[in-house]
Order: sequence, then C-alpha cells, then structure tokens
Amino acid sequence: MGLKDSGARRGRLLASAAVLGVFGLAGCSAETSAQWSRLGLPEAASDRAPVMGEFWINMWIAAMAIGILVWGLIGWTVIAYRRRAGDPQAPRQTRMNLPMEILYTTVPFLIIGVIFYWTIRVQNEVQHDSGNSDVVVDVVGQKWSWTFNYKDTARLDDPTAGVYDVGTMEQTPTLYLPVNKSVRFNVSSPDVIHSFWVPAFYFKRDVIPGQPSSFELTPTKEGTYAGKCAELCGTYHSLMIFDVKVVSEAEYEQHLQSLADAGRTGSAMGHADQHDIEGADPEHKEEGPR
Ligand SMILES: [Cu+2]
Repeated sequence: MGLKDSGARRGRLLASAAVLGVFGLAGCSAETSAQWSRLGLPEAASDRAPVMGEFWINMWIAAMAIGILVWGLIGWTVIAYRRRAGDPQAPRQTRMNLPMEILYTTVPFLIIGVIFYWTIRVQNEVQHDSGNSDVVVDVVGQKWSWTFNYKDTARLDDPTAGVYDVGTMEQTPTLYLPVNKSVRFNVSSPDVIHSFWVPAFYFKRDVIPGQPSSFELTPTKEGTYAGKCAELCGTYHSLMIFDVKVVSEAEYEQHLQSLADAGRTGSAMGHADQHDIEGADPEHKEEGPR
C-alpha cells in the first residue's frame, strides 16, 4: 500500500470515528453528559465531595498532560529521526545513556512527589473531623448486610437507648440521614473486612473487625443514593447493598420514631441480631449461608 492510500484510509477512519462520537453523544441523556463532565463521578451529595471531585479532575488533567508530552516526544522522534534512504546503519544505541537514565529516574520521582503532596492535602481535608457532630450513627457491616444504630435520639422517650435497623440479604436496609447536619459514622465489623461506601458522598471507609473507626461528613443534598460494600468480603458480597435517604430533619426524626415504635430500641451489633427482625430468614443468622 502506498503512502497516499494509507493517508486516505486514515482520513476515512477518523471521519467514521467522529460520526460515531457524535451519534454516541446525541444518544446520551443530560445526566450521562453531566457524568461525563465529572469524568465518571456521580452527582455529589456530601460536603467532602468538592475537594475530592476537584482532585479527581486535576489528576486526569495532569495524567493527560504527561501523556500528550510523552506521545508527542515519541511521535517527534519517530518522524524527525526516521531512517532515510542512504543512511548508514542504525546509530549507536548507548549514546547519551547516562543523562537519559538520570532523567528517567528523577522525572517520575518529581511527578510522584507532587501527586503525593496533593493526596495528603486532600486526604486531610476529606478526613477533617470537627469532633462535634450533630448526629451519630454506629454502622455495623456483617455477613451479608448492614446494621445502622442511630445514637442521637434526644427527641425519643428514652434518649439514651437509641434505635436500630438491621438489614438482611432479603431485605436491604435504608440509612436515613438529615440534610445539612454533620454525621459521625462509627464503623465496625463482627466478622470479616467490609467497606462502607456511598459513591455520591465521594467517601469510602474499610470496616475491619477488631479495628473500629470513625469519620464525619455532612450530606448536602436530599435524595436517595446507592450504598454498597466495596470490599470483596465473601460469597454474598454482592448482596451487601443499601439505600441512603437524605431527608429533612423532621422526616429523619419521624423515621427514628417509627423504628422506636417497631420496638427496635437499643443497639444491634450485626448478624446475631438479625433474627429479631420479622421476615428475616433464620438460616441466615450467625454465620450466614455457605
Ligand atoms: Cu461486605
């Protein structure tokens, strides 16, 4: 194939790629296009999201800039230094090898250094803890669902008891949170490592048995969001999903009251408590199915 042919072929390829791209974009909903603009992140619903979202976008910009530079250098070298008719054999392969090695070693270290610096800064902001949250929820990740213990029940008859909700594999639980109130999450696991993840909060925390941990964030947007276990924890890992409903304070209080009315006062620490819940399959308490 001659040079002219390959040029024409490349042109046709580019044209069909552009047409496909236009059709692809036209077929996207507004939501999908918005998600594209966030480079895949869901719509943000917590006060930790802006700094994390910005970091995500900036890392892509940095990666693309480095990529374009490297691809550009490769392309330039290939074209400018290609072997021409009448050239002698290939040039000496070890020329400039020492400065090249030094460059290859120091530049990645510099890049990693900058990324590391920003990672620590963003991490500190995302993990910032006021130590004085409006609401406290003890989250237990158990094989194969979640337990939510609401500890701030000042408006209920017995404020010290708290109320709880235990999910099962058949009935996934829903976590209620009041909008624009800071929430303390105390996470723990009685069995294996799980991971508490609400993608819309841009926050994830591993739930490790014997190592309870704690974090704070403020849901900023009313709505229903997906929650999942982000740690491959065993056979029924995929059933460890839950919903998060961010609601008004009044609706939140109402939900706590309805849990109290259903007799779910006190706290539940995981699968051993699942049999308290109506409709829970006794087969699935304790160790869960095998
Ligand atoms: Cu899990």
